[in-house]
Amino acid sequence: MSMLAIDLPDAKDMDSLAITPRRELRICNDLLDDREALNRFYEDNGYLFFRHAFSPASIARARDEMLAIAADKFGIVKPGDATAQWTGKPLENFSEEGPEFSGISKRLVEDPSNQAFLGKIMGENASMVPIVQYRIYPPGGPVTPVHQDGFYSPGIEDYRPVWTVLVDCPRNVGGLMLAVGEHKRGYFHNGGKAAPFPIPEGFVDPDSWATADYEAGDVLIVHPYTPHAAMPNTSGQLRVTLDTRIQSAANPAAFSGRVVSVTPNSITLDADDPEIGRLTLSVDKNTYIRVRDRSVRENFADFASYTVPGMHLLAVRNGERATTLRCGTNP
Ligand SMILES: O=C(O)CCC(=O)C(=O)O
Repeated sequence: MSMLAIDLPDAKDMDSLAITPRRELRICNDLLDDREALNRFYEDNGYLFFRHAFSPASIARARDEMLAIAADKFGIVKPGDATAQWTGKPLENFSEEGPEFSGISKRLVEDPSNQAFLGKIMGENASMVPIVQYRIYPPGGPVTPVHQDGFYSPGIEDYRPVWTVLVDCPRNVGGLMLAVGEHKRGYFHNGGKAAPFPIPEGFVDPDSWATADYEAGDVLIVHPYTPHAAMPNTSGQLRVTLDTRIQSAANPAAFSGRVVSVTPNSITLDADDPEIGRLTLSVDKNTYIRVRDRSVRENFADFASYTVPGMHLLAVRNGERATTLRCGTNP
């Protein structure tokens, strides 16, 4: 199916605030040791949901690290308040990929206590994809609209998103909801509208939406084609979550690195991981290029003018070809 099969310039955009999730996510911990059943559930339903999947100590460390930034830099929580009650101060000048968060996700994912769980998800040893969004959303803060991850991230089939809860997140704190079983009909994003090509009303079954009262340490894995969105935070606390990705440790498709040189149809990068080293990848009109602003897809024709040596990028490769080149990697 084409990336932009839907072309409806006059359609009404889907409004995530109008969705009421009437279903509960099924906890999949009992499937972890049965790879076939785990894969079947994922392919049938478009998600996996694990309760208390990450070790309590590793979650507490990541929580404390994120809340220290929320307190010291943004003043939206009192120092030392592990329950993340909102101070009432608006969240300003914030980026989900801000460098102040660097390292928190890596310490969580690479903690030895979490390796067995992550290995079971991947079916082999897992390593981190160097893309993370750190969320410390106060009541009335940002609400992620309905989207399908794969639409924005070609090559995502080779890795798994890992949405992780660091402070208990009952549904009024605004966690994720997703459309169960709606990952089998391609992309619903509307090519008839400007980027980010919002999904129109009427394509996603309104009875398919499910969510949960999330607890610290829970992990949700969302299929690249599953429509999902955040719910509004109407509580008195911050929503403290991070979304990162994991991939095969032996054959990592995604890596971060610094641009050494470019030609009109190739890029050479020095990967941060010395085991990957220096690599040249071909670039073409289907490469998803967002090297200057992570929310703007660039025109391939001018690739060699706006991509410059020294840029620090995330690359996803398929063999010798770059499927994605993206800025903003501060994992
Ligand atoms: O946490 C959010 O608000 C959005 C997360 C998300 O869409 C994702 O992890 O794919």
